[in-house]
Order: sequence, then structure tokens, then C-alpha cells
Amino acid sequence: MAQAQVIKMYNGFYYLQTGREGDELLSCRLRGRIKRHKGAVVPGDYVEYELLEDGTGVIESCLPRKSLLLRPAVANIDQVIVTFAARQPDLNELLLNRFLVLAEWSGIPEIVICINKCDLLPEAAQESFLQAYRDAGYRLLLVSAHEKQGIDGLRAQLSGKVTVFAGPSGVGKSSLLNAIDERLQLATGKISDKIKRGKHTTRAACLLPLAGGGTVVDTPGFSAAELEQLDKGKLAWYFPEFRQYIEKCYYNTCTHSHEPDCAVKEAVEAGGICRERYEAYLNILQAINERKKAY
Ligand SMILES: Nc1nc2c(ncn2[C@@H]2O[C@H](COP(=O)(O)OP(=O)(O)OP(=O)(O)O)[C@@H](O)[C@H]2O)c(=O)[nH]1
Ligand SMILES: [Mg+2]
Ligand SMILES: [Zn+2]
Repeated sequence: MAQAQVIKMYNGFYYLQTGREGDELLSCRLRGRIKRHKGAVVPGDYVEYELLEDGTGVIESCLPRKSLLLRPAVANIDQVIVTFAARQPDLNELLLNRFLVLAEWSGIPEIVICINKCDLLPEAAQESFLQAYRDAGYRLLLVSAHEKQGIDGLRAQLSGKVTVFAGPSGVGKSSLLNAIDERLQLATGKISDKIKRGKHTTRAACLLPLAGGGTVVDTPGFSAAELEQLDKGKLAWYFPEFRQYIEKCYYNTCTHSHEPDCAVKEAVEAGGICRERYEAYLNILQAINERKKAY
């Protein structure tokens, strides 16, 4: 049976890159028996398919995945670029932390933070901007799609990998991809229009091959990353700079919130862990606790 990769998913159709004439995508339905559970096949998946007489296809099965990002659902990615704007909308650090936890949880090997719209940030503020995240070990790229600042560095970061651009609506994910490869011509939108229409400019995740090598996934922005299924015992491990302290806590079930002799809390007091990051941890922990109670 033939195999191909799912490039996008839209209105119940799956579009496969089959390498056929004209590089045209093959639109497919799922075979009834794999249809049942949501997320059975997502963009990035490699599938086995059968060609039908009407020129469409039917997906018979999904091959094993290397990785799976849950929100947005994309399989087999190597890297997430968590994208936010320096301004417009103002950077919401709590939300940034939620995206980072989501990416760590998904087991994506490389996580990079990209801050767009740096043309709106005074130059003096750029140097120490988000220092806590650099200290935590994240690569931080400060860029501007409009001023074409930092675009070469971003392009180099994408080469040879499958990368997802994740982040809230309106931060400029599509604008950045257009700046990286002008052939893409992705639709972008004014924030005021997005609010009026209550819709995102980008509607569905789609894999896009880049001129300079590598593949990117443009995704619709979303505001509330869903973390409720996360195991709260693992949450601290998704904050890389906490890891060296976790096993030094007195209780091995320590949640690093109210317990005595907590090495994480001590590190916060001593300055080894940044307070904003610790507060983001507590906030997400509380959200998990409240959701669990609600069920
Ligand atoms: N000042 C400034 N504005 C930018 C920059 N990049 C993008 N914008 C503007 O930000 C707005 C949103 O850009 P999009 O690229 O549509 O944002 P998006 O993240 O793809 O949004 P969704 O598809 O809804 O998730 C547009 O009005 C862009 O012109 C930048 O570097 N600087
Ligand atoms: Mg977009
Ligand atoms: Zn602890």
C-alpha cells in the first residue's frame, strides 16, 4: 500500500503530499474503522492510503509517530517555536509559560522562544528582555517581521527540521513565515479585525516546505492552552531549571507549594530560580487542581 504524509486537514478532508504530478495534494477521507477517535490522524502523520477511481483517496492506517504536539495537534515535529509579540498584544508571561509547559509535556526535542514585533520594543529593553527564560536554558530569538530583523537567524534555526510555530493569535506567526520565505504568501490580519470577526486569520494547521530547506507548520493562534490532563506530579519537570532541585526536596511527593524543606522554594529564595517562573508554576498547578476537582 502507498504511503504519504498528511499536510493539512480541513472540513473532514485530509490532504496528502504524494509526490504525484504537479505536486498536487491528494484529498482523502478516513476509512470508517479509524474514524472513531478524535486525533487518530493529524497533520504531520505518515499514513497508508488507497487511491479511488474518482481521483480521491482513502486513508487505511496511520504509521507510528515520533512525537505528538497536542495543541495544535501535529505529529512528527522536531521543534516548536513558541512565538509571542513584544507588544500588541502585550506579552503575557503566564501564557508564555503555559505554552512552554505544553511543549515540554509533548516531548518535542527542541523548544525555542521567538519574540516578534521587536520594532515596538525600545532597543535598551531588548538586551535583558526575558532573561529568566535564557537562564532556564531556552534559546531566545528577538525578531521583527516588519523590519526584517533577526529573520536570517530564524531561518537558520529552521533548516533541516520540521518546526511548528505556536502562539496566541495576532503575534505575527504567519507574518514571520512570509518574511522567511516570500513564496508562502500566507494570509495575515489586523488584530482589530480578528476581534471583530472573532476568528483567527489562520484557520488550520498546514505543513509548508521552505525554500531554504526544512518544513514549517503555521497554526491558528489560541488563547488558553489546555493543561488539565497534565499529571501534576510531573509539572515541575517541565520547568527545566527546577530539575536539579526536585530530588533534594524532603518529601518525594513534594508539589513545591506548601511543603516544608522544599529545595525548589529554597532555590527561589536564594535566587537560583526566577520568582516569575515559580509563580507561573504555582498558577498552573492550581489550575490543574481546580480542574480535577470540577470533574
Ligand atoms: N509592529 C509589527 N507588527 C507586526 C509584525 N509582524 C506582524 N505584525 C502585525 O501583527 C498582525 C497579526 O499578524 P499575523 O501574522 O496575522 O498573526 P498570526 O500570529 O499569524 O495570527 P493568527 O493566524 O490569527 O494566529 C498583523 O496586523 C501584522 O501586520 C512586526 O514585526 N511588527
Ligand atoms: Mg496566522
Ligand atoms: Zn519541593
